[in-house]
Amino acid sequence: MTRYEYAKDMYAKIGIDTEAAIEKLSALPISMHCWQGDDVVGFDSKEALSGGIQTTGNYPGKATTPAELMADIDKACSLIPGKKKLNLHACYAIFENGEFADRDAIEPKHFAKWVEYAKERGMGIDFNPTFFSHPMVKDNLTLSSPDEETRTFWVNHGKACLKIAEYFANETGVPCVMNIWIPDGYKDIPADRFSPRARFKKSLDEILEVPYDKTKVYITLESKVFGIGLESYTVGSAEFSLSYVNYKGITPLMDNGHYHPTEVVSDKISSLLLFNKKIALHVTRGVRWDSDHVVIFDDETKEIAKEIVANDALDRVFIATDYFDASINRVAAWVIGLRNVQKAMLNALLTPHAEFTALQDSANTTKLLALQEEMKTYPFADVWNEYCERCGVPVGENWFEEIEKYEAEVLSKR
Ligand code: RNT
Ligand code: ZN
Repeated sequence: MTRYEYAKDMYAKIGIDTEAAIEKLSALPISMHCWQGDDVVGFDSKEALSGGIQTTGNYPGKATTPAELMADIDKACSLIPGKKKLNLHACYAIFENGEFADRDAIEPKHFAKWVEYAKERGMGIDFNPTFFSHPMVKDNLTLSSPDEETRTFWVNHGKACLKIAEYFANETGVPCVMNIWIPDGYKDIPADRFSPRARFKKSLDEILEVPYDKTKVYITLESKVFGIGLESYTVGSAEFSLSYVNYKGITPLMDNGHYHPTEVVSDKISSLLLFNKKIALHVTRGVRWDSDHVVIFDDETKEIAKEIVANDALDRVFIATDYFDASINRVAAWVIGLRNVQKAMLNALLTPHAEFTALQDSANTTKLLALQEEMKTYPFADVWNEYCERCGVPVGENWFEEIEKYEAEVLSKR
């Protein structure tokens, strides 16, 4: 008997079909953020990263060209099991032959290379307008700016991106999630909290005037509580964002780094599932603040996965990663984080949710706690290893040798 067969039997005894779990996980797309590969720099400007987000560290070998970034994504994907979708930011536009278009004027053709890349790999593409790291961010404001020229520039950026999102969906045949996040806010106590939010609302309304096919493009709105240098007030707060989503029938996006430190996104998922057809997540790891550390296989990541699986919402939740660590090998950072998201999902798929719910409903919370804890020492790793093997990616820590090789042969020569 192999270790997997033994594990399969053990799970079967508690009513869990490991084969069904593996099958479900294989079909679940995880949207892989391209920006881990180059510290959220992109290709369209030499501006420093702004918007109250920060990468720290200067590990050698970061991608500085589209070819390098694509090669790094390929390397990472070869070590990550499961289905991947590519998550691009507008600042990753690829300009050729000396041409250039500013953010308010980008067109689908500036992403043709990415489409070609994704098609060759059978991947869908998600998209994000880039409302930061640009000279038109005035006084830390974009869509909420009181300066009409600034606000209009960014509205035009949003409109341009919506067309590109639809182009991605049409080209790849996979719906595109277009996520709007603006950094706008104030470092210190604002005199007027209302007007910036009113202008943000107006700007979003204007962007959404662009006709688009709602079966092909899902527009999500990501909220945030604060940013670095924007500590006192964030225009796109949770209340603003949820209310706006509700008012326009778009999709909410929760980033688990974007709440007060004792709040957890795992507890918010059920509420949003009740009132939205679809929801979207940015899976990250905040250490004391929205630090965007690499996702690990920790309790909250597992709990987020549990909420998706236990609520039968695998087809209602758009799962994307969003973190950026410049202090370690960036390809490894992708692999660690994405493998951990996959692990958390598998762990949730190997949990007897219906039985646990019955215990809750019959108020047998003693047994519930006992069994929840016993599940933690079930032979999860044997199913995980089997899954990796079937996906054709290295089992266990064996993937790290590939990273060492890639670092020696490719990254260190950049
Ligand atoms: C920032 C948000 C946002 C960005 C990316 C780069 O706090 O999480 O999603 O991380 O758009
Ligand atoms: Zn995010």
